[in-house]
Amino acid sequence: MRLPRLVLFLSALLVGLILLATTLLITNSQRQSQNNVAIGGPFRLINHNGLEVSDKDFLGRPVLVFFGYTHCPDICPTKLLEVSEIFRALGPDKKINGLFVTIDPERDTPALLKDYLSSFDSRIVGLTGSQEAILAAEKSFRVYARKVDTGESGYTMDHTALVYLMDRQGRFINVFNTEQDPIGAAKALAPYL
Ligand SMILES: [Cu+2]
Repeated sequence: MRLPRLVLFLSALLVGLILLATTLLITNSQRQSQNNVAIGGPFRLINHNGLEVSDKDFLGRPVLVFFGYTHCPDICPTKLLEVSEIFRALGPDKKINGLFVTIDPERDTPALLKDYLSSFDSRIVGLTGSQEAILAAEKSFRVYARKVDTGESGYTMDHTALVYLMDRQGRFINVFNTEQDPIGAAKALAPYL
């Protein structure tokens, strides 16, 4: 009568171990997918000086990437101002870039981007390109953008207003809060310089 009890105990132990192993495996894969969230990737776009650039041109420094458009009534100018103030708090000598990728390539020509961005920190680069290239960039950053007709041939854009911090190797680190105090934000960016 002792043997069945031992078998029962060993089976229970085995089940327990399998459960533990499964839990550890699931937790681990969740942690991995959190670290390797597929945000960002290769792109080939046109900068505000009309030159073709790629993601490779921004390696070796941290980059804040955000999407918007020059006709944006409030969110984009606010983000650009916040990023400019953070860059100013970091200091003029710091190697860092902001990438303002237009979601409205139809209207945002390099010349218009250049003119618009002249009011902000010079380390913010405007990017535009073909509709296809912009759509590909939106997709790789998981950005939502949609045209909203306002009548009389006008339109605005609904869009994701997140700012993505990419490290010197071009890897996504996190969504960066630009609404915080610029000095605090600059401190948070310093380890990535
Ligand atoms: Cu906007």
